[in-house]
Formats: sequence, structure tokens, C-alpha cells
Amino acid sequence: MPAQVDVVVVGAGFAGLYALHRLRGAGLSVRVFEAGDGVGGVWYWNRYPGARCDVESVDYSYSFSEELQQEWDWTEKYATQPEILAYINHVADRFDLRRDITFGTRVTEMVLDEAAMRWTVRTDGGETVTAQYVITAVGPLSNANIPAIAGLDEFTGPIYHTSSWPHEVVDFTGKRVGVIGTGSSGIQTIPRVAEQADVLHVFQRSANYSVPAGNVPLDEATRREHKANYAERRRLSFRSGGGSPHQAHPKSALDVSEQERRDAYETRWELGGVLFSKTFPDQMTDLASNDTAREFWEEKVRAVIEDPEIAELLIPKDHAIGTKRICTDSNYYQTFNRDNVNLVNLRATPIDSIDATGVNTTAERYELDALVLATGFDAMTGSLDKVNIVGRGGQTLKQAWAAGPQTYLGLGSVGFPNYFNLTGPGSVSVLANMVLHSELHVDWVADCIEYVARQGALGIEATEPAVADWVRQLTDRADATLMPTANSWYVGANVPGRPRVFMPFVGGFGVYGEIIAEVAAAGYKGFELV
Ligand code: N01
Repeated sequence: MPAQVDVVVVGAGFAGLYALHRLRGAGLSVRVFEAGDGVGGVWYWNRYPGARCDVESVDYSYSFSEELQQEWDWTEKYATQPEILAYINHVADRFDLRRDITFGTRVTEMVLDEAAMRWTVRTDGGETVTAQYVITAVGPLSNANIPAIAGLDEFTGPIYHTSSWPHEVVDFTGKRVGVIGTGSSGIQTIPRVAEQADVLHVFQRSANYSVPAGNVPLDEATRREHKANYAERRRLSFRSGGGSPHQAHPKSALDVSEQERRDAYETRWELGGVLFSKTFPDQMTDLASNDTAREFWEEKVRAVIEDPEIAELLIPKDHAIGTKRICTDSNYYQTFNRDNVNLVNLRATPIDSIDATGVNTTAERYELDALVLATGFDAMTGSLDKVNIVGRGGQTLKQAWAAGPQTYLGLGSVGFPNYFNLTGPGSVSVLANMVLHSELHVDWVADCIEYVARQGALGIEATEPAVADWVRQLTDRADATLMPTANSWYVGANVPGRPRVFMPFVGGFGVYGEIIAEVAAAGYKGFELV
């Protein structure tokens, strides 16, 4: 493969694959490096039992090809990990993408050559490639958070992190299993592990809000209807708050009757999944409004948990509903009615240590044959930190972002010309449907690269005032909502030492799309040619 290309893309998930397709279509030479042995990014790695997307499959799929939209048949409303992986493999084959991807290879370093205005990219396979542009499509949730628990490495049974699950089937039949972590991954996998394990101990530090996934098989008539209305569905999605076509109730939660409010929540509850937090437009900005959603949620959840003391532990008391990403589940709360499932409240009795055969809390010892870590990610910046990205004057991105991500539109940074980061901090990122967000970003970057070529310039770089203004806007917009009040991974609160900064753009996917389109239309205002 060529050692000099126009563009290097890091990562072959949804964003990286579309970047390859789009940029190749624009006549550019592209190399993609991917750490996994296959395409799919997060869907390649997160193979834990129960892994499923919380955005409807009809929406969580590429819109760039009408033929692709029409020919692919989703079998369920919310697709499982294997089905999404099959889809993304189909896309890689259909658009002949694999020939430009080097698998099983991590990019370790990207260094700017300021004189040539090119990047030198090095990999752990010993390869060196130079490129005019570099694009990181490494995913905001891709660097596992391994908890610093004393003795973890002494455990002699198997330890599985949800985000690097083995490719072969893991059978917990007859085993004593511990799951640490009750976020989205834990909440999806716990019911499945409970069905197999002899005994399951769930180690919960923080309770989370979860809404039933509401998954159903898709019949042919529904698929036909989706396909006939795809254009409208996509139009609404690109203008929406989160990248799917559903619109919030037109009024405040506090300006409707009790019955109307209940009906609205009930409708969203039936729809299933994460959109429950967007039932009313002011639910994430007004605590009183948020409380109405929380109360409805509590009533639903208490009704399915038999033991009121367990229910009390499973109901969050420390954050407003939706300020951490709402989890989606299939029978999560009902799982705690099973005789073989035990909830361990780590708030009352924290884990003290792990040894060869079990977990010790400050109160009790739990003998285990296997341990599942559903402990999440060093989110948003963790995977970027693993690449030594060296810009102007030898400054690394890690140094430049020491106080929190410093981006313009989430796409560009001062001192890092011709470098674009996709769907990361400073963009809507994890608050939107990541497939459509990837398309939005890639199309913008492709147009930008074309613009630079038309101007006869070597490159483009964000300016300092534009970055300062964007960072301020991000904070102001977040502070006008309830979002920063939770100790979430959105603010880096789950990883010790991370600065507390709300990293995504909360203004909505549609608004963000308008902002970046206006910037492009105004000759990439806030960027300068170099
Ligand atoms: O990770 P998390 P996740 N001792 O960070 C606990 C997306 N996603 O992988 O909250 C004990 O949410 C931690 O406790 P606490 C989605 O965006 C989507 O579950 O820090 N416990 C928490 O309970 C999601 O938000 C889907 O007190 C420890 C858990 O581990 C994001 O990925 C599915 C601990 C981590 O929860 C991340 O979800 C899966 C320790 N030392 C993921 N350290 C869908 O599409 C951490 N914890 C449905």
C-alpha cells in the first residue's frame, strides 16, 4: 500500500468507513488504520451478551446511499450487536472498502511537518505513512476504563470487560459470576448473565435510570413503510435534537394537564429507549419538569421490583433523569426478583479488594468463578490520548487539551492544521445518532478539503478566537441545562484526574448541523488557510 497519501483515517467504525468512501469518491488517496481485525469499531469490540443499540435500526444506519437503504432489511426495531456488525461488514464489501484498510494495526503517532504541511503517521506495525490530512475516527467510547481495585490482577478466573468481549461464546452455566458496573453495558448484560449463572452478584456503585428497550421484530409491512418514507425520516432526523425523527411534545411538561403529561410519557415509554428523556422540550433544562419524568419513571420501575428495599437501592437519588445517558434494558429490574441474583450496594460497603477467588467488600466476601467488568470508558478523549498527536512547535494534543478539549466546532484545533477529529468533544457526539453524525462530519470535512484545494492552499487551521468562542459557547449552553449537574462521563467524572468539563455540544443535532453549514458557506469562517 502507498506510503504517501492524501488522507490517513484512524479507525474503521461508522465514521472511518464513510470517510474512506466519501474521500475516495472525491478522488483522494486514503489509507485507513484499524486496531481491530475487522470493521465496525465499537460494534466490533462490544460483543457482550445483550448488546443492542438504543437508537432504532432504521435510523441508526447510513443515509448516503439510497440503494443501500432500500436493499438492507433490519429484522428488529433495535438491532443487536451481531446484526449491526453484519450490516457494517456488508457496507465494507458493497463499497469495496477493505482494500484501503490495514487491520490489526494501531496508529501510535502522528507528527506534523510544518514546512511541508504534511503529517507523518506511524503504526505499531512499524509502518510510516505521510499524508496531507489526518482524520481521527476513533470513537468517543472506545478506551476501556479498568477500575483501579487492589488485587484485580490476582483473580484467577476469567475477567471480561464488556468492551473487549471474546469472539467465542462465553458460557456462565453453573458459575458464580460477579458484574461490576450498572451503566448501559451492565444493565444490558446482567439479565442475560443471570439466565445462565448459578449465582450472580451485581456490584452497584451508582444506580441508573433505565427504560425498557421496547424492542420488537420488524415485519415486512413496517419495513416497506420505513423504506417508502426514508427521505422524510432522514430530513426530520437531520433537523432533530438527537438524530432520529421523533419530535418532543410542543409544550412544557408543566403547561399540560396531568393526564396529557402521563399520556406523553406513556407514549415515549412504549416507544422504548433513550428518547424518554426528550419527551418534553424543557425536561433537561427545568428541574421541576424533569421531576415529572422522574416520578413517572419511578412508579413504573417500583411496580416491577418485588422487594421494596431492593427497589430503593435501584432508584437513583443523586442525579436528575437524563443527565447521565438513560440506559435501555430488557427485563433489567425484573432480574432482581430472581433467587440467583444478589445486589451489592457499594455505596454502603465499597469493594476493598479482589483476590484469587473473589471480591471483598468492607462487609462481606463473595466467592466468584468469573468476573465481568462493565465499568465503561475513559470517554471522549481517552482514545485520542493513546495516539501521540504532535502539532506545531512540538506541542501534543494532550498538552493542548490538558484543561479540557479546545476545539472549534469539535472539528479543528489551534496548532493542528489539517487535522480533523470526528464525532468527538466539541460536537454533538454521543448525544446524537452516531451514524448520521458521522455522515454530517465526513461530508463537512470532505467539502472543506475540496475548498482548500480550490484555494490553492496547503491546508487549513482553526483560529484562536474561534476556538475560545466555541469552548465558551459549549460551556454556556451546557450550563443552561441540567446536564452538567451529574457526575457523568460527559464531564469526565468517571476517570480520576480528568478536568471537569462538559464535552459534547448540547444545542441539538439539527442546530449543530446548521452552525457548521453556515461556517462552511461563509468561507470556513473561524478557520484560516495555511
Ligand atoms: O459505562 P458507564 P457503560 N467500582 O460509564 C461503574 C454507551 N453504550 O459501558 O457510576 C465500582 O455508563 C460505574 O459506577 P459509577 C452509552 O452512551 C450504549 O455502561 O462511576 N463500580 C457505572 O455503574 C453509555 O452511556 C449502549 O458510580 C465502578 C459503570 O461502572 C456509554 O456507552 C450500550 C467502578 C460504568 O458505566 C457507557 O456505558 C452500552 C469501580 N471502581 C454502552 N468503576 C446502547 O446503545 C466504574 N464503575 C444501549
